[in-house]
Formats: sequence, structure tokens, C-alpha cells
Amino acid sequence: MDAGAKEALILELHAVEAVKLGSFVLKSGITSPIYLDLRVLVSHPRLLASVASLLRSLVPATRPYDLLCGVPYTALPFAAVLSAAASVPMLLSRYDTKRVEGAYRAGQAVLIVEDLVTSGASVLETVAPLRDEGLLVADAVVVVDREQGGRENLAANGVTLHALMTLTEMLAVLLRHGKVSEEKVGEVRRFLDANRKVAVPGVPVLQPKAAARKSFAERAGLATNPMGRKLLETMEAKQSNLCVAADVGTAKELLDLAAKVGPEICMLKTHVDILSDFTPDFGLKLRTIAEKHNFLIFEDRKFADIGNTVTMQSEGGIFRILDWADIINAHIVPGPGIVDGLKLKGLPKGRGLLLLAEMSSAGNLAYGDYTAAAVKIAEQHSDFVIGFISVNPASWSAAPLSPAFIHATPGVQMSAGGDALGQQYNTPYSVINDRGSDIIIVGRGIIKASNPAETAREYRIQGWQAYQSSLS
Ligand code: S5P
Repeated sequence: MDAGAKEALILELHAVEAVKLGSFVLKSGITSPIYLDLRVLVSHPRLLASVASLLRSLVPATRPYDLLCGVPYTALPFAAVLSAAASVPMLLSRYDTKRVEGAYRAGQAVLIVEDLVTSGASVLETVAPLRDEGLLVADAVVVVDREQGGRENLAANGVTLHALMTLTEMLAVLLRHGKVSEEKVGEVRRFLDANRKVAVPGVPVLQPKAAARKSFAERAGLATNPMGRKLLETMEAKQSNLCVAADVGTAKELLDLAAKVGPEICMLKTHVDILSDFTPDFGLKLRTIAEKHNFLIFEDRKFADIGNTVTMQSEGGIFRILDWADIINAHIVPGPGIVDGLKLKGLPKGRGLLLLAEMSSAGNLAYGDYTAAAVKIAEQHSDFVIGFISVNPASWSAAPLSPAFIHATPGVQMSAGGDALGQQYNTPYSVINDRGSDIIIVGRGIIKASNPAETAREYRIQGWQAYQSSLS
């Protein structure tokens, strides 16, 4: 929002007495010399509409959302007006019943709408029931950020705050227009300085619903497939839950990249069918690098045919995938026969299989019953299936999964967003901590960086720290 529009809005809010000066006890328990009462906006529909439209403009186009949810009560009309104007459906997240009202499905992204943020506690109270339903919450829009730790508390819970204005900006405008005295501004500033960080009393638990997570080392001992065990042991030994997606165009580039990022990764993911200079010795060359740096090779072939066909596709052809890939993956759309087909040749060679239970791309169809079916098939083939390609396993409603299963999640970058073709990104912290995954799969975030080795190191550290905090 430009400075002129912001100034006009602040003066209008003052004119309708949304800004009150005196001595007030806030919801967080602290006494404040200033009180913002945006409830009065329901009596000023034109101003309400313009606030709603300004809130809408705060969210960058790179952070799309499917649904809106206002924080009760003041922001409910803001969200309703925004919903009607933008034709984006709304949800109600009830803190009394902890229920979510409205139509939704797990995996949809929800934008939170709020009037003011002090500690961020109210926003988090609204977010918790949404996340319990498998909805994704990454952003909140707010009229005023009171600059008292809310932004940081929300960020620590994976929510980015977008504010129309800060309390400081608001005061500066009111002072300039003679609406508030120098003395009062000083009092508010001293108050803000003394209350920079308002703790969130009883921050809602936003961790995965599952019971306390076991360490990779403990889980290695539970694995029934030797490759699953090896992967968990490698992660523990290298303190790495990073898989690099080596989506480069030639075998030469791929081998160079593998040597560079090798020390940082537990697994390298390949798409062998995009290499223009593939030769039959590719597998051997890659295995030599993998052995040197102790990482596993995951060929992301995404098999998707009947059992008989995938047996041939995995073993034969030009690529002879099972000769060199430790881990392969499959869609479950053909039914369990695909796992039988891959197992036929893969299990005797000691390979492991990941099932695509969810996908990272916008509008994908892998959710709900489909995800539950993937879990069922995995459980029936736990000798061969080592885990899943997952996006939000913390939201899976099925009975608790065996901790031997490993979740690997693509769509990871240092900041959330997406690409022009539907890819959707979450941060390492959010993927491992909020969404309950184990491995971050990072492609362009690393391979397009000016220094892939250094960037891989940064991702490894972020991923590992997120894992460690998810254990405590
Ligand atoms: O749902 C999925 C499953 C996979 S395996 N979404 C994905 O993006 N992938 C793969 O992960 C995709 O094929 C690509 O190799 C990688 C993501 O790459 P990035 O450049 O977007 O990080």
C-alpha cells in the first residue's frame, strides 16, 4: 500500500474512533496506553470494504490460497467481505468447539484474516483446528501489527504475517496531523519498548498429532526392509535428512553435482530419462560417487503401470534402473499389483520402494481416500515399501503408521511460494516440523544456486535442526 493511501486509512480509522487513547488491559494481560477497536468498522460499511480489499492486496500472488478464515470475532466481517468480493470461500474455525465449519478438503491452503496482532495467540488458536483437519496455513493478513512479538511467534509456528501497518506507523501519522500529543506518542513508544515480546500463554500445540517422534536411529532398528534401515542409518550418521533432486540435463552435470553435494545428502534423486547423454556406464559411475560420500540413489521414475509392465520397465530397457538405483517409487493408481510387479525383481536385489501418497503440485488428486489407500498398500507390503512421497503426513487420519515408514517431501525451498507450473513450496522447518515429514527433497533451490555445495549445506542444517526440534 502506498504511503498516501495508508495515511488516509489511518486518519479514517481515527475519525471513526477505532483508535482510543487511555489505559487499557489487553487480552494478553498487559496494560496499554493505546487501544485499537476495529469492531466499530461494522458501522462503516464503505471503510470496512476498503480495509478488506487492502488486506487482500497484501498477499503476494506467489502465495496462493484456496480458502479464507477470519479470527473471531472482530475479523469475521473483514473475512466475510473479502470472501464475497474475491469469490474465495470462507471457513469458520470455532475456538469453543474446536471445529471447522464450511466445505474444505485436506491439503487446501487457508489465508487467516485478523484485525490486530499483539502476541499472535488468537491467530494460533484459529490455526490449530484448521491444521488438525489437514488444512495448510502459511499466511495471515492483519490490519495492525502491534509489534509486540506477534510476527515472531507466528513465524515460529510457520505463519507469515502480512500487516497493513504497524502501530508505530499509525502513531507517526496521527502525530503529524495533530491527532495525538507528542507526550502520548512518547508514552506509547515507551510501552512498546517495554513490551517488545509478549509471550503466547499456552501456545496451541501445532506439532503433528502423532505421539512423540522417535529418532531416526531408533526407527532404523524397526525397519523390515534393509534399504529402509540403511537410509535411516545414513541419515543419522551424516546428520542429514536432505535429498537433492538432481534435475539437470546431462549425465556429466549430474555426476558433477553428485560429487559436490555428496557430503551433505542422505539421498540423491535422479530422473534418468532427462539425461541427453545417458550411457550404460552411468549407473556404475554414480554408484562410485554414492559409495564415496555415503548416500543412497533414488530414481524418481514414478512407475504407474500394471505389475507385469513395471517389472520389465524397472529391470530392463536402456536404463536398467534396478541395477543402480537403491530406491524407486510408484503411483498406486493401478492398485497393489504394481507393488507386486516391482517387488518381483526389486526385493531380491535389496531395493526399496516409496509410494506416492500425496503430491506437491497444485490441484493434484492424491488426497483423502487415495492417500489412505497408499498407506494400506504400504502396510500390506512392508517388506518392500520403505515409505512415502508425502506432503502433509501429520494430517493423515489413518491409524498411526509404523515408525519404520519414511516420509520424503518434495516442494521445498527456503521461502514458501511456487513456480509457474503448479509446483508449491514449503520451508524445511514447516515440512519437517509442522507437516511431520522426515526428508526434504530439494531441486531448484539447490541446483540453480550459484554455489550448490554451500547451499546444500544450508538446507542440510535447516532440515536437521527442524528434525531435532521435532523430537523434543
Ligand atoms: O509430488 C511431487 C513428487 C515429486 S517426486 N512433486 C515433486 O516435485 N516431485 C519431484 O521433486 C519433481 O519431479 C522434482 O524432481 C522434485 C522437485 O524439484 P524442485 O526443483 O521443485 O525442488
